[in-house]
Amino acid sequence: MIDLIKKLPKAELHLHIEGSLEPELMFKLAKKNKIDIPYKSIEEIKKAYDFSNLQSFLDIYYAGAAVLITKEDFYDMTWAYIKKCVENNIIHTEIFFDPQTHTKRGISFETVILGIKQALDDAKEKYGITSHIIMCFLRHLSQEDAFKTFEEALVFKNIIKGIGLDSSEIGHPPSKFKDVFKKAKEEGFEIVAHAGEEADVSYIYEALDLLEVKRIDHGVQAINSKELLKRLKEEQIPLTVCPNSNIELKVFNSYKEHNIKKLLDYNLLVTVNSDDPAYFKGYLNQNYINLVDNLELTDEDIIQLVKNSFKASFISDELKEKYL
Ligand code: ES4
Ligand code: ZN
Repeated sequence: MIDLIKKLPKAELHLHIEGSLEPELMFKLAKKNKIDIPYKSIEEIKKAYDFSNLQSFLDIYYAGAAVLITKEDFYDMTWAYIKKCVENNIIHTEIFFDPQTHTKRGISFETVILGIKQALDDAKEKYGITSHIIMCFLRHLSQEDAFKTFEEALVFKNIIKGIGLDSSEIGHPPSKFKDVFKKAKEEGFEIVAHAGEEADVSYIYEALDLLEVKRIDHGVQAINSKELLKRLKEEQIPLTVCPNSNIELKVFNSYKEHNIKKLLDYNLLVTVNSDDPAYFKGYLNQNYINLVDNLELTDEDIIQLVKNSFKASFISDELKEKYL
């Protein structure tokens, strides 16, 4: 089964590029850019990755992102992830980036996006890996701040496929960003949002009804509403589930308690993704492997999950037919 996982070409739909920054590169960039980080060694960084919930992770994750200064830094981080795509047989990836994490520190929007984009262009050229960029608003910041970021993004409209919503979920429901997402939709962006990671199903309903999302990122809390499950199934709204992330952030106490098999058996369009692989102990294949090690997944389940990853992607219908 591990062979099957490794050999199937896969798509990844929920990956924060800042979450692919490995401790080794973080340490190297901190030195090069003379940025103070609260760790004396790579081992110390790794030791700090012990989380109790989403917020405890985010605090460390934003501090880590502070080592990224130049366009080359963003290129190097993205290129390192592309190498992991090759190792994991990921042939299409849709990556999130959080511009506000960087613009708040005085790094220009352009530096961030052009560094990422150059690596993705090289990935297509060198390995044939296709990709899309999804820009996320940080939900712990204001809608006004999101609007400012949105205006900056419009200059790069041709290289941004979608707009998403991430960061601290509880207390920052989708409704807070209703107006900016309406504008994003009018401009033709694909819309997604993190919802139902830690917060209750009302956040998923708001993402669907107020933001009109095409996919729900995480969405595992949907299990708590029969009515919502029925709707997600009927409308075949994709859930981009991130097993390792859910375990590391204590959304579930163990892999055995993860609900992805239940969601799959209920015929929801669920996908497997790595979220922040440098922080959550492994890239995409490792997420699949942890699932088969702990849940009664069949070969057919794995094939279905991989098919779903293409079905739920934003690639053209033509390409989808080729991949499916
Ligand atoms: C995130 Cl796991 C998760 N949830 C919400 N926002 C995020 N940003 C990066 N990883
Ligand atoms: Zn995420």
